[in-house]
Amino acid sequence: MVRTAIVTAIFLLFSVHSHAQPVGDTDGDGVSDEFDNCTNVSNPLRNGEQSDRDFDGAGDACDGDFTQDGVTGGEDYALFRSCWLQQSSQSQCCEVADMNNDDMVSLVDLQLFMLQFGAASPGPSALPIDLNKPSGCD
Ligand SMILES: [Ca+2]
Ligand SMILES: [Ca+2]
Ligand SMILES: [Ca+2]
Ligand SMILES: [Ca+2]
Repeated sequence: MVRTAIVTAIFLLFSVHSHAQPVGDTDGDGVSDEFDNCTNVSNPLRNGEQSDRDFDGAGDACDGDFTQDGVTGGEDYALFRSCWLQQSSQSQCCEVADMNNDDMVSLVDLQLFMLQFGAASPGPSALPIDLNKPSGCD
């Protein structure tokens, strides 16, 4: 009980502190830049976390590199097309192509993908990006 009270007190102190010093949230999605796995794309928390289905550190919303080779390019586009208007749950590859996580690879995903197209790295993300994680597409 005492420990719980102390933890609560520390938590409250921390909350007050973070309100006193606003933390940057460039994309306004409610996740501060220092933790945001897509600092420039709005990808709010769902079920307490930001989706990153290939676990490489870049959130789905800013990760058009489905092949994990570091660039968002022609191969990724070919995979994207193969998933076009498919339910993302049908394959692991189409899950990463569903960049806004609505279980369908459609126009919103294309817009997010085009923002990434040509980029030399997924992100930017506050987390370290690890391209050695298999995506299910590579
Ligand atoms: Ca974000
Ligand atoms: Ca990712
Ligand atoms: Ca790629
Ligand atoms: Ca989608």
